[in-house]
Amino acid sequence: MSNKPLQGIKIIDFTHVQAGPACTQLLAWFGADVIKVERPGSGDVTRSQLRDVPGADALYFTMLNSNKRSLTLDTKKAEGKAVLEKMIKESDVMVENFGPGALDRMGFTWEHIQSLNPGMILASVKGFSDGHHYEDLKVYENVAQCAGGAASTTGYWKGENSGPTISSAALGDSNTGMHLAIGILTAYIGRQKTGKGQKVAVSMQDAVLNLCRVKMRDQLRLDKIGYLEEYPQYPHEMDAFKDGVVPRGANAGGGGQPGWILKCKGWETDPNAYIYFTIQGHAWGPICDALGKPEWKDDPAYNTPQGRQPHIMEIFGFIEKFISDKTKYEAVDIFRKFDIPCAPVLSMKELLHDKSLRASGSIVEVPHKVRGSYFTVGSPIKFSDMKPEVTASPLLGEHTDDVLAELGYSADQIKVMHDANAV
Ligand code: CAO
Repeated sequence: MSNKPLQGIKIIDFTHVQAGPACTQLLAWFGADVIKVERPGSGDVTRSQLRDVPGADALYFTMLNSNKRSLTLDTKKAEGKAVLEKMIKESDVMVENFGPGALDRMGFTWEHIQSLNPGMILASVKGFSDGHHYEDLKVYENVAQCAGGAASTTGYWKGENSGPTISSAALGDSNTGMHLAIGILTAYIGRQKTGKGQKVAVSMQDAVLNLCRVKMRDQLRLDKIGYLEEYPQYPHEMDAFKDGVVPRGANAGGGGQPGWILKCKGWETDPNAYIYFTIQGHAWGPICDALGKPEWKDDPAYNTPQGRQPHIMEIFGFIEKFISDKTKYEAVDIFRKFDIPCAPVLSMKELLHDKSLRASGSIVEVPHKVRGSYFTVGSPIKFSDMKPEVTASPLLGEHTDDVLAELGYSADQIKVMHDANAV
């Protein structure tokens, strides 16, 4: 077996911004030949967005397009359409995340694609699913977080900054791309059995909702019993449940084990001097030992989740006092000895320089022809027989002539295409 399992799979990467590129980058890491098709002259808009090095591709682009090749092609021109048709005939997968209807307007309807290659897998990201009453809307990250239930359930329920809140994690973009990658591989395995391709679609709303599954669980519980016992509002602020809608729970743990973000030494000046602490039911004994409170082990006001919940914030307050003279690292070093699920709140700077992340390939440095080199987030998926190697993102049109030659075009034909600005 090749040490890159997706070697041999040819992917037309007709994607831009983040949702689509995150999907195809993942497949490229694992060995697929991903050819990014970009508009001549400008390419993916992220090449020039938020630039930190004048004249060089922005990190926004380089961090989402590693291990790919770039072909410039004007698919609205006849010559460009002909090239794309040839590519469709010879590829396994086409991935796109254009606005609703853009691919059809270009002339590449699903019917046309199937007629060119019945084995083709067409994978799409849209904001909303086909037939949805919002299917015509264009969607970016935060729009999806609002439409998929993340924003209404994130943030504080009261106070000056309360209100629906956006997560900085790309729940709408990269998350949708990851779902799409699973769909593509599933369709590919399906094709090995049937010989037939199929259309795979993931809407950003659905992908966000899928990650908000436990919040839907809470809505169903709320409908049935009228309150949510693990939310910080219970039992002191029962009004929070009065309208029958899942309230925002701030930093509360989302499952059966309550948790909270606790201040550590230095929080007054360091915005990230905090840990997350979880009270796992069966770990109550070790928690009492760690805190030097053995008397809590047998106290009914403390030794069951029901006993603790009415004064859970006081318990967290006690733990906060206990760690007030300890850094977040020292606090975690104490609690880890007692098997307590916890971690320091890590800043992007700390993560970038984290030795373990560097050693595991989760943060990698990649040489780049124009930038010199750049750091990026490597594959979060680890294999025993393969270490995904991250290579530079392509320059705009870097592989145009190579790809056209591989498709069988002669040097003269390629020159004609250049002269017509079709590539
Ligand atoms: N040659 C010629 N034309 C090209 C081309 C090429 N190589 N590549 C793209 N185009 C054209 C498209 O055909 C489309 O033309 P028409 O609108 O005339 O049919 C045009 O470029 C613009 O496409 P778009 O609607 O996708 O682009 P936009 O910048 O207006 O919208 C976005 C961007 C992201 C809002 C939209 O693409 C979208 O909603 N995508 C689906 C959801 C999604 O993936 N969003 C996440 C993006 S990551 O945050």
